[in-house]
Parts: sequence; C-alpha cells; structure tokens
Amino acid sequence: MNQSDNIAAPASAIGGAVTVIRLSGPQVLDIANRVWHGKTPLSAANVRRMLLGKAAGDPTLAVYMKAPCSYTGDDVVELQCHGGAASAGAVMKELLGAGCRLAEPGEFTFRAFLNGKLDLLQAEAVADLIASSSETALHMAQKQLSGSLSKRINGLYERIIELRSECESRLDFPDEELDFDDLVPEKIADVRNIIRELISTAKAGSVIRDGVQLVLAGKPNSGKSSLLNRILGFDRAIVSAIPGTTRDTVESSAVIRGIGVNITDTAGLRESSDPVEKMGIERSFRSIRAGMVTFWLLDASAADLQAEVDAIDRLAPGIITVWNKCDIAGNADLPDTGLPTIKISALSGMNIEELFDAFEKQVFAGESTVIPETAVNARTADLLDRSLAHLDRAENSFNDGDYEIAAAELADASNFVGEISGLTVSPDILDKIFHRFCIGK
Ligand SMILES: Nc1nc2c(ncn2[C@@H]2O[C@H](COP(=O)(O)OP(=O)(O)OP(=O)(O)O)[C@@H](O)[C@H]2O)c(=O)[nH]1
Ligand SMILES: [Mg+2]
Repeated sequence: MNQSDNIAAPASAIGGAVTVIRLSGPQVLDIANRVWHGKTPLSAANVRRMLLGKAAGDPTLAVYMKAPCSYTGDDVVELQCHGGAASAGAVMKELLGAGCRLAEPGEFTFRAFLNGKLDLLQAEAVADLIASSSETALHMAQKQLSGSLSKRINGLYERIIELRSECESRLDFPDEELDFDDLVPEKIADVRNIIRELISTAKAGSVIRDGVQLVLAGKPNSGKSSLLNRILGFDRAIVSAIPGTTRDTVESSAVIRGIGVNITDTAGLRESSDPVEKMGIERSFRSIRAGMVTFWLLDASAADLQAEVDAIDRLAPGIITVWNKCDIAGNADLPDTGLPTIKISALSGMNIEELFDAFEKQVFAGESTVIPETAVNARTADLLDRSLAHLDRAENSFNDGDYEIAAAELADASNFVGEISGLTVSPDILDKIFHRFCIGK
C-alpha cells in the first residue's frame, strides 16, 4: 500500500439512507473541492464544520479534517450523499476522475497505523469492533481500542529490553565491580508468568470474538425445534407432534451469557427411505461435525429410555445430553449417559438457565468462566508463546553465566513481543492484518 497518494471509498454500507464517502491523502482538499461545490469551498477556515453543497448533482454534506487531526492522520474529507449504489457510485466516479484511487480493504486504518494514530492491537480492535456480535465482544473491542492491552504488552517489551541490557552490561564490563542486578532470573520468571496469564485468555478471546457454533441434534420429535424457539424467545422453527417436522437445517443467532451463538436446529436423525428426509439428515450430520457444542436431545417421556441413550453419536463435538419433556416424564428413572446432562422442559422453560450454565462450562472447557476484560487473539497468543521459549532459554543461559546467549535470547523474545503492537513488524504481516478489514475502514 502506497501512502503518498489520495484514496477514496464508501465508508458505510451501500443501500442505507445515507452513504459516507471517505477521502484521505495529501491532496484530498483540492480533489474534494473539484467534485463538491458549496457556497464556500472546503478550507482550513471551516475545518471540522459540516457544510451543505452538491456533488454529482445531488445535495451532499461535506466535512474537512486537517492532518494530523483525523482518523488516518492525513488530510481527510468525508462526504455524505444519498444512499443507494447509483448515487454513491456517481460521486465515487467523479472522485476517481479527479485524482483519487479506490482504497484497498483496511487502507484508512493502515494509514492511521503508519501515522502513529493506532498501534496494531488497536487496529485489530477496530476490526473486532465492527464484527462484534454481542455486547461482551463490543466491550472487549472498545477496551482494546482504548489501548489497555497495548499498555500491558508494551510494558512487557520494555521489561525484556531492560533485562537484555542488564545482560549486555555484564558482557561489556566483566571485571568491573558494577552494581549488577542479582534478580535477573526472578525478573525473567516474572515476565514469563505475566505472558502465561495473557496466553490463558486466548480461549475466552476467541469465544467472545468469533462466537460459538451450537447444534441441536437428536431423534425426531425429541424437541429440538421447541428448544430453539425457547432459546430465541420467538417461534423461529415449526414445531409439531409429527416426527420429521424439520427437514432442513435452520440457522439463527442468539446471545447466551454474553457469548454470540450461531444455533443450528437439525432434522431429526433416524433411518429413512424418504429421499428428501435423507438429504436433510445428511445435512444434520454435516452441521454436527462443524459445531463446537452439541445439545443432544433425549425424550424423557419415551417408552424406551435406553434406546434414547443408545442413539447418541458420541463423536459429536462438545456434547451436553439434554433430557427434554421432563414436565411429563413423571419420576422416570433416566439412564446415565456418561456425559454432562441437564433435565429440561423446552415447553415450560424448566431448567433452561441450568442448560446455559452447562453450555458456558463446555465452551470454556473447564477453564474459568469469568470473562476477562481483555483477552488476546490467536496472533498475539502465538507471538507470546514464541517469546516464552526464548525467555526459558535466556534464564537458563543466565544461570550458567552465559550472558551473551542470554542477551541474544532476550533480543529474540523482545522481537516477538514487539511484533504484537507493531513496534517490530514485517510488511507481509501488516498486509495480512489489514486485509481482514472491509473497504472504507
Ligand atoms: N410436554 C412436552 N412436549 C414437548 C416438549 N418439547 C417439545 N414437545 C413436543 O414434542 C413435539 C415435537 O417437538 P419438536 O420441537 O417439533 O421436535 P423436533 O425434535 O424438532 O422434531 P423433528 O423436527 O421432527 O426432528 C411437539 O408436539 C412439541 O410440542 C416439552 O418439553 N414437553
Ligand atoms: Mg424440528
């Protein structure tokens, strides 16, 4: 990505009532004034003031933000024109004709990074913020955008650099009676502990950011669609007493305990000669294999309870067995499934909160279910993991009196930690990170 030219792109989804077109670069003020015409041109005299004029023949609001006080740190102009592909397209066409080029995905945020407006962790938080599907995810992204994680990571980086210079001073002045720090091994161990603690938040981070695939599976009539409707709080799927009601998979989104969940209700599993039902059952198996958690529904009012248990596909991921219809099961002696089990009634809502407790436990796989304020993503966890290996070796070398190796290991460790917020980073990694963004951000 070239930083010296002028870029433009719609920054809001086309099709809404208004489209925001964002321009960034050294000549965007001139370019915008050639395309947009108001009573007075955009200039330093009306910086950050919204002015009404026209662009491509239609009423358009325009605002100029002068470098470095803008999102990207460059000169920025934003135009607000009528929504709809044709209207925004006409303005974009004029801007491209006047000297802008279409921005690449994430290019505005990339410029913000190059101009020191954001570090890499904050840039990733911008992408997370847009993708947030729950309040928890939004809160986590906002926290990271405010720089709280960057502060912790940069603090670690500084500490590793200090330890490295301590090792180097022993190399440079081996015979002198300098006031050396005796606590280097303890300090390395301390840094390692903080890093381990951060890595332990990765699981929660991925659950919160990416959400969870939950599959409702079981025999026909066990109450899968009833449970889906109960979780959603409205009638999404058809429920009937006829086995085989759901023929295709039904997908819905929900938030359970602050976690974004994509729920798939599936066609009941049984031997069938009906070709359409067979296709539905094949889809059920595909969904089950792709899930992270499976609620396997069992009918507690069935005549043969052991047959319910025998039907469980134990290869399904993250199974919680759910005895449903407990409202009419009386005191039936329910056989043990050997798996985490909850007794509910999808019809009355009995024990749904207990089912959510079990879901939360399953999602965090036995780790603490307390959602951390900040949590690292897979990229950060991987870099922290790599730095750990070097810190281990640095400590051993230091204890052996091999300060040169210790200093080199600490340098490697600091490079990996520095890559997290972008203090040390290679261009191909930057490309990868910013291409996760949409155009216009
Ligand atoms: N008493 C009682 N009836 C229930 C409960 N849950 C579901 N049912 C009834 O069981 C029947 C089947 O429910 P569905 O939700 O359609 O079952 P399903 O598992 O989606 O069935 P298929 O789509 O055929 O695979 C309906 O008549 C529901 O009203 C429950 O907790 N208690
Ligand atoms: Mg159904």
